[in-house]
Amino acid sequence: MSTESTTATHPGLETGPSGMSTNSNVKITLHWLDKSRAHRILWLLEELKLDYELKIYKRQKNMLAPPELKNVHPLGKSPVVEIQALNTKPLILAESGAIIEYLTEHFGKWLVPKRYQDGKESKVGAETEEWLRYRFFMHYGEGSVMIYLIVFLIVRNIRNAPVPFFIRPITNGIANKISSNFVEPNVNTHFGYIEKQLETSPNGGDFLCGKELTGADILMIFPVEAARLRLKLGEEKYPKLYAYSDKIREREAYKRAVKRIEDETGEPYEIVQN
Ligand SMILES: N[C@@H](CCC(=O)N[C@@H](CS)C(=O)NCC(=O)O)C(=O)O
Repeated sequence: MSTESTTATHPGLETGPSGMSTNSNVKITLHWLDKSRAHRILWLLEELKLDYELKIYKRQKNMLAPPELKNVHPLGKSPVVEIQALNTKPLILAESGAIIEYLTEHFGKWLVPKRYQDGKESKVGAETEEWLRYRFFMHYGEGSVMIYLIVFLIVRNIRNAPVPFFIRPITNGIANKISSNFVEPNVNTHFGYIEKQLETSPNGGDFLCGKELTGADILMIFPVEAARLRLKLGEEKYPKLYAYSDKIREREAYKRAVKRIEDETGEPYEIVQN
């Protein structure tokens, strides 16, 4: 398997990018579902300047993935990445966080912060703030924040359900209760927390773990963008979060990812169903 070439040291990071990563001996295929978390991996592959193939899947009317995705991985979800290196069995990787970790380990170590403070390798409590944040956000995105976005969607579906008019007050009542007792308070808590984390980013950085982009930003982009578009969070309340998302949208790799998908699908890109 070919590896990335990294030389320069970024503050708080193991190594920095030096020119192009190459993966000429490794074939990478991203199984990409529209309006899905696969957006993260598409962006990551562009940040890493890897060559990759895209297999495009369209959601069914009920918004589930098409059954063919189960032929790739038994869960039938996206993202899934297939890695075929020379003389090895193909790997099928599922779960965004695990995919990000695998790809950064092999092709983009600069996207993982340096773990220990100098001279304190492997000492308990000597981890850098950048790395502690990195590990936290790599779990937090799927483990905590996404739950509220999914429940928000369920509530919206209950509100829009085609029920007889005399049942509607009941379904709306249920939707309102879940929204006011569960979704709204948690959205305020979690996005308020993310806003604060951006405000206190190490060394005055603009990213979640400091001055440099990390895999954690790539993991977190999906809940951040989905919340911005779907929940209409509001820039006045979350100025740091909007500035963060704007800055990411302006990255060359991010724009390349959007263009690649627009070229392949022939449709304007939407990260989530609005
Ligand atoms: N925790 C997984 C979630 C994967 C997942 O649920 N993906 C959604 C798209 S965002 C999906 O494939 N949905 C279609 C379906 O459930 O049939 C990850 O981060 O990769």
